[in-house]
Amino acid sequence: MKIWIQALAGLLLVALLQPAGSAPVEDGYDLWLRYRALPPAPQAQLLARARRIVHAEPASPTLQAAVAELKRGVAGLTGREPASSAQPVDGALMLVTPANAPAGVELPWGQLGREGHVLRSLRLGGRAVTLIAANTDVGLLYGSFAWLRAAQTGIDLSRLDQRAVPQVGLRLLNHWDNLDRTVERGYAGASIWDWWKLPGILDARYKDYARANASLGLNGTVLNNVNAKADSLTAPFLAKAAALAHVFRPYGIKVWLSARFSAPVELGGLTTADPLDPAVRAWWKAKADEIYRTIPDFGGFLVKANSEGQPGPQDYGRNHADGANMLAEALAPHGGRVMWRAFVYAPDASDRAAQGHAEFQPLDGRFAANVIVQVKNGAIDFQPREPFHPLFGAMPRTPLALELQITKEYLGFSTHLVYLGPLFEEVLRARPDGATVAQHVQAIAGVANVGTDRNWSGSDFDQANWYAFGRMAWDPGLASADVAREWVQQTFTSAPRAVDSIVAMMTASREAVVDYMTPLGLHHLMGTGHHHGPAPWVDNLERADWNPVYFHRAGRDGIGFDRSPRGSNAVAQYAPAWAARLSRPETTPEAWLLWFHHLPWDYRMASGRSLWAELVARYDRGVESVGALRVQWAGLRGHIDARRHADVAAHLAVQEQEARWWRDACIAYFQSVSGLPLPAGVRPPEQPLDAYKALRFNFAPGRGG
Ligand code: GCW
Repeated sequence: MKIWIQALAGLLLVALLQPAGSAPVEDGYDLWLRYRALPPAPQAQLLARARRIVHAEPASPTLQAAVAELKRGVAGLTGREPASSAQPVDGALMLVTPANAPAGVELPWGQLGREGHVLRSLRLGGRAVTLIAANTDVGLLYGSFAWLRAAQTGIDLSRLDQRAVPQVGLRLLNHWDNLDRTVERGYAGASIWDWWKLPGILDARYKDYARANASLGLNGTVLNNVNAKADSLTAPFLAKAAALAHVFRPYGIKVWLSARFSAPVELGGLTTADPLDPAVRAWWKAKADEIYRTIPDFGGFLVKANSEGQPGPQDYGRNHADGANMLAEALAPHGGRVMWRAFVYAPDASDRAAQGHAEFQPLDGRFAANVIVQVKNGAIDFQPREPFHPLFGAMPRTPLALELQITKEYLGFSTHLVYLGPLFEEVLRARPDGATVAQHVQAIAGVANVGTDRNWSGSDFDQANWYAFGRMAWDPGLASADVAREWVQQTFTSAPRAVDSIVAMMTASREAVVDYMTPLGLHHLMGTGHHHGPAPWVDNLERADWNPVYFHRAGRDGIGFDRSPRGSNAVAQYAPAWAARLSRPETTPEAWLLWFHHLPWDYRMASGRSLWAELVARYDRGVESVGALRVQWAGLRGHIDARRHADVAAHLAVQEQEARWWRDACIAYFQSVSGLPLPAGVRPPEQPLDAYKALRFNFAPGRGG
């Protein structure tokens, strides 16, 4: 009797300790591939019918990955794992290529290419089945993830008729990961590549990383930092990269490496890395041959040259095309490519925003066919908001790649909730000329925000930026709010009111950070080196264009960088219609105003306020928006599992403090240079300017090794 009572008390205790619904504690590791919550009816009933998966035998590793994911997903969502079957029984999911497609079903094979897929529900011999159809196994893998996404986002599974084909061929992550596992601009722990233990020991994360990327359709990854060490090209490191390539291959992901331009000197003992020197060319050829012996499907090289102290062809009086073409020649016999970055700037540039275009545009048409010039979204550096880069549309005879930053170097690291979907959307849809930026590019690269943190990205909401990058790289036409919605449904909850509320928070968050950091086209006001926090006063760095004062140019007379024909004339790098528009403040979008114009403090804004009053109002609005995010999130308690709710709430509290700090420090500083009183009713900064100036952050993360 006593034992019985004890057991009962024990059970009761266990029950009390379990979180509501006894769901396992969520730590974010499963990303958007949680497959936990059973979706509401009627979706649940439809899902429950998927008890058989029909597929070709013997299955390739890629097809096995697709089937495994479907089994895992359906098992998680319904509690019952489907079995493989040869028969199209009622409710079956059928993975079909032209080789095993059922007779009499018309499918648009010719339009699907290598990676596209179709999801279609239909009746076959009286049975209701779902076809996942593609030309290749990797297409089936993408289709399987698409079906699981549809299942979790409330799409009617009994009436599926979807076709998806990627619009941009190369969709890559760029890891700025160093060989010692530090990550330049990384805010999510250490590098997930355990170089020391590779190739012998394979962390389970590598496969989960590949699943996450494949679920978005990403098809390449550059493993190491563009500030590259030559060591990554040595035989031991190639063996390590090959081990990762082996894990990623079934998931359709190719491995690429950042290459250090001076490697022939550092590794090969040559006296030069001159791209026109025959011995240098021979060295790279031999290196490429060696790489392809080790990694037969190697993607190619990413190169940062003659930028921020990296070696490059200009060290030998050659140009970027000479450098890129030499590497391209070595890779071409193997089908490899070179991504050559256009992020360059020299100490003597009169306007740093103009340098990339000035160096690269004249080389249009001079790059080899397998070179892609990789251009950041804006001409400065991943700011909260930048106008689109003037190189888009300006190099019609050169394949271009768009480089976006997923890690938030200038947007509050992984502490601030900033959903980058709207930023990505803004640049992808910008129209440099008749076509959008998305239509001008053949590749899209995102600087990764992945690390060893249990939740991968440093915070729950930062996962959404990885997700949005991948989804929008696959389909740049997707609206960022729709992408946010599907992410929330898979990651947090499918309860409609909660979903709406979280999506609203996410879409508002980007404008909020612009407001509290760099409103109205201001840029690069961040702290020296680490880029944490405000430092608009910094004016003593060695290079003019490292100083915030260089970018904002605030003084008694006004504020802003004059890039009009009266100033640096960088506007002339845009197509004529844009150049004309951007030449005059009245026709420049207000969001970019101080990027292109230096204007007096009493300049009249669209709101009717003076520029000074508008600037202060924007800073205030930014802080208020973060306050509103906190309130909205607090209202979601009970809809979100306790641990993640508390975690996000803690991050938002810090974000609000830091938004205030940004606002106060910037207003204090700009007031000190404008000499103007604060507009009536505005709260004065909490502390004197010198207190903000005195802050130091010697151990801020993300500086790399
Ligand atoms: O300005 C920057 C970052 C650097 C980065 C560089 C680049 C990898 O602050 O950390 O270096 O851009 O994109 O090359």
